[in-house]
Formats: sequence, structure tokens, C-alpha cells
Amino acid sequence: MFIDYAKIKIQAGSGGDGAVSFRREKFVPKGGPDGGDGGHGGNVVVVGDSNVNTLLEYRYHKFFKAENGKPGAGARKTGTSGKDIILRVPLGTEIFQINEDESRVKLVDVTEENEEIIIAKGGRGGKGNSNFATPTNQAPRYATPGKHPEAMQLEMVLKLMADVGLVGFPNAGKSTLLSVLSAARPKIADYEFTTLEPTLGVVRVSDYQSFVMADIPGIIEGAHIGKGLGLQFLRHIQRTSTILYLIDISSEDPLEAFRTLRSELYLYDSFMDKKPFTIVLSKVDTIPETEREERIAEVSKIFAGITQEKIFAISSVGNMGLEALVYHLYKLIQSTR
Ligand SMILES: Nc1nc2c(ncn2[C@@H]2O[C@H](COP(=O)(O)OP(=O)(O)OP(=O)(O)O)[C@@H](O)[C@H]2O)c(=O)[nH]1
Ligand SMILES: [Mg+2]
Repeated sequence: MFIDYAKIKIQAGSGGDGAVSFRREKFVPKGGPDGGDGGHGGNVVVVGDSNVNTLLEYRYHKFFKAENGKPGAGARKTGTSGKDIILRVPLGTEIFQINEDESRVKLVDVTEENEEIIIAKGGRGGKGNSNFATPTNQAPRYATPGKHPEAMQLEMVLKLMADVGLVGFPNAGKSTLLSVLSAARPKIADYEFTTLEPTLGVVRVSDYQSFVMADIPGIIEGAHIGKGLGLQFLRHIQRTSTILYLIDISSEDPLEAFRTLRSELYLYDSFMDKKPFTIVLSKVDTIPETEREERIAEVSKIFAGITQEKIFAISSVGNMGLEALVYHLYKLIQSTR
């Protein structure tokens, strides 16, 4: 199951208490203070991991606590430090602290593989009594306790990291396109809202060149206010560097389709409107061969007023125009980096 949101509670480990202890040696009636310090508590650490694709793990297990430090002991022995607890999260996870008044403070945005971030530091160990001996008090009978870090409420939000985001009405052929360009196998069917969760696929350009494409559920008018499935998935294309608008060449009004899609993105997040985009007409194999060129030219002309860029026409099923599209997308992504 793809989970892109979780609320959890975390707590760093407490520091161990400092020890009160006095040296005992043969023939020395009064040994000096030798209580050691407590060990530090473990940290709560977040690590970016590209093998983790969802926040599923944080849906069921909700409380994560690092180990406490052990108390100090005699002979100036420092207690063992508590072990850190490691939370592995998908790349693209944003972590917020939820305050008591429900306001949010962003703590981190995990984008790098193996990136390690301490989000809650373990408590310091207390000082043993050996630290407190002074000329006037050579036998202090006190030590300090370890620090107890408070628990924190966190919110985790995953925004997938892809280079190209596929945007189109339901049934436009988005999942089919991803399935022919990558090893991803999203569900494909002849009805609307087949795709219920985002899928990422790696599109190979050559042996050494590739990019990541994200397939999300179909967008309909009003998606930005929650119609259809749109809203909750639009955030996954917020970070893509480019947008691919996929429009069925047989749509009644392809230009209107494009305008609707684009305005939904804009209304959700006006920044998305600033990303470079590519308009792709899908399912050209459904147009009889004798009329195909003409129809493609006709529709492309309608878009000429909107963009100077080339309009692509493809068939995922008939393997038409795919190579040129992949090459174009790759170049476009390179130019945005
Ligand atoms: N003839 C033809 N049919 C296609 C092509 N691409 C997709 N289809 C068909 O169109 C239907 C919808 O395809 P999907 O890939 O599931 O469409 P989608 O855009 O992912 O749809 P949602 O997930 O519902 O938003 C399926 O029956 C596909 O077989 C194509 O290039 N040619
Ligand atoms: Mg789909």
C-alpha cells in the first residue's frame, strides 16, 4: 500500500544519572569520590533511503524511542550511551514538528540517499560525584541526574521525487505510457480512475542516462478542491522538474482539456505553472492511418498559440513517437538542472 502521510511520536533517550561513589582501597580509610558520569541518551535519527517507497511503516507503528543512557558507576566509570533509533524514510519526505497549538514547524526535507539527520538529540548524562570534589568539599555526596528529553509529535509528508510528472484526464493513457517506457507495472484499464496511487518508473535513455517519471491518478476539473482523486496526489508532482500533459488525440476539445488540467495545477500551487511542460497527444493509433498526419497537424496548430514548443504525438500501444519523446524529455530535464 502506498502511504504518503503519517503522524508519529518520537522520543530521544534520557541521559543516565551520574553516580555517587567513593574509592575503597586497602589501608586507605577514606577514599576520594569516584562516581562516574551517566551515558548520553540515544538520538532519534532520520535516514533517506531510496529502497523505501512509502511511509507505510509509520502508519501502524507510531511511537519510536531511542535507548536511555546507563548510569555512571564507581571507579569513574561512565555509563554506556543509549543506542540511536533510526527511522528510514523515502527520499522526498518532509518532516514537521506539531506544536501543542497544532501549528507546524518544518524540521527537515529528506532528499539525499543515506542522508542522516538527528531530529531529536539524546539527553546528556548526569555528572558523577567525582566531578564535584573541591578543596573545601573533598567528599561530595551528590551527583546530577541525566536529562530527559521530551517526546515530540511529528508529521511526515512524502512528496515523490521525479523528473517528469504525468498529468492527464482519467483514461488518457498515462499508466500505459509509463509501462512501455519503464519497468514499472501500474494497473491499466479501460475505465476512469484506474490508478489510485502514484507510481514511479525509471525511463532509460541510454546505458548511462535515465530519468524518473511519475504516474499519478487522473485529474478532473475541480481536483484542486478535492474532486475526483486529484488533490491528495497533486503534491507528488510539486517537485518534478517538468510536467507532461497527456491528452487523448480524440478528445472533443484538446485545447480545453489542456487548459483545464493546467488551471487545476495552477490553482493547487501557482508555482507549478512555472515549470517547463510538454504537451503530448496520446492514442494516435486510434486515428485511421490515412487521416493521422492531418489530424496531428490540425491539433498541433490549435496549440501553436499556447506554446512555441513542439507538440508530440504518440501511441503507447502502437509504439509510435516514443523514442523522440523520451529524447526530448531528457534534454528538457537536463536544461532545468
Ligand atoms: N489504442 C490505444 N489505447 C491506449 C493507448 N494507451 C492507453 N490505451 C488504453 O486506454 C485505456 C486507459 O489507459 P490507462 O493507461 O489506464 O489510462 P490512465 O490515464 O492511466 O487512466 P487513469 O489511471 O484512470 O487516470 C486502457 O484501456 C488502455 O489500454 C494507446 O496508445 N492506444
Ligand atoms: Mg492510470
